[in-house]
Amino acid sequence: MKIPRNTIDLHNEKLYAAHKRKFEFIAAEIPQIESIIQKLVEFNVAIPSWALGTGGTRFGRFPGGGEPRSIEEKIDDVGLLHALNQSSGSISLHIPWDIPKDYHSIQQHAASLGLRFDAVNSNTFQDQPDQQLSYKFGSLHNVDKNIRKQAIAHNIEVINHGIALGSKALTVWLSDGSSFPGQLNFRKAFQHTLEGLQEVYTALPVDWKIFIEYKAFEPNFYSMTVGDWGQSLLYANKLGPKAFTLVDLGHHLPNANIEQIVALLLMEGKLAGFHFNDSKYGDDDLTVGSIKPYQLFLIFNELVEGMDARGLDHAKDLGWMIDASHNVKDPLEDLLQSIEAIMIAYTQALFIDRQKLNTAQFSNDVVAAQEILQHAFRSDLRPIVAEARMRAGGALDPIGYFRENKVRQTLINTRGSKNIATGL
Ligand SMILES: [Mn+2]
Repeated sequence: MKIPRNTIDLHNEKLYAAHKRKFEFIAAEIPQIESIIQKLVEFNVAIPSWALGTGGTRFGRFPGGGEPRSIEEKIDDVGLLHALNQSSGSISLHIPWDIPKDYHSIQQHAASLGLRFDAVNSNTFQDQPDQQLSYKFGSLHNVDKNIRKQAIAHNIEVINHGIALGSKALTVWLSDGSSFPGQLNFRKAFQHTLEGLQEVYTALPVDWKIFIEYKAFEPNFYSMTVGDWGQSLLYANKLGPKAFTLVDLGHHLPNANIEQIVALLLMEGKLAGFHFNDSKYGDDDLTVGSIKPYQLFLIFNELVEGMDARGLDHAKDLGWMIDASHNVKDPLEDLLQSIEAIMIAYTQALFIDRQKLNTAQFSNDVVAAQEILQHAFRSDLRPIVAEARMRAGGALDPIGYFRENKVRQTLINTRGSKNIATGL
């Protein structure tokens, strides 16, 4: 299904008077309001192809109905999100869960919905039915050269799918590690992984990047071969200028200072971008901003400060993507919530008075520094996000639209109530 433009206009007309009051109230105290709105209009977050169905648990999946049955329907779903919020203009495919067959028609279909293809993701953390050798004991770090070769070949195959679709980056997340002391020679595991990544790196087109994602634990519980940002940065530095470290918010040990990690990676020119989600305990893959919105804001504070210090284009120079998956919410409503949380945190970070903050930091005025940050965090900037969305052609209240217009029921009517989308 496609959302008719005039239904969004009707929805906005109903809400406009109340919105206008709230927007004008907050806009009056922000001299740089137009520049903030412009940045919000340009900012987009990629939707992963595996987040469009229910999932995110190893214990069972409970489909809610109307899940996409094909890659085309997944693109349709991202098109729905983008029509409503104008901030979900790209899709990140996971290979082999979503292998395109007819590249041309897939690309045209995406373009007709205003979408492009973001980073492609490889998968060497599962065995596929037609696969010759098993990744039970790891992929790129494996002691068996033939298994390493198979994993390298898979990553190169994923690059080739991406080239055909117009992607510009490969994301590599390795589940490789060990679950028991003594299982692994750490140094050899690192060397094998580096050699494998070097071969993959050589296969990258000139204008491509490789994102190396790290994770502290799970599925391995004693060591992970790319376990933290230090290890990822080691690989990225050894590989070369096209290699970057990807930060997934859920891939840290509890209480890690992610905003500091981000600041230093940006300083080194090695931050690839983000996999956004939220968590209370580990890699919970919860809705962005649902548990720790202040942390999300502090991360965006460092992102904006660091990107501006390096003269980066906020919208284009880093990769922004959601990586989450749930059982208990409508996946599309959940993604709308996640994007909204990201846009709010970004707006709050743009709203921070940088000059005042610099002065406070320079004079060791700790109280003032906290006041400046918390003033931004505690101000209700949601009307600014809504204004930017409306100006870009989206809905003032995307979830409200989704419910009033019974979008999920329409999807169930055409797709059925029992299908389960490929993914986690
Ligand atoms: Mn991730």
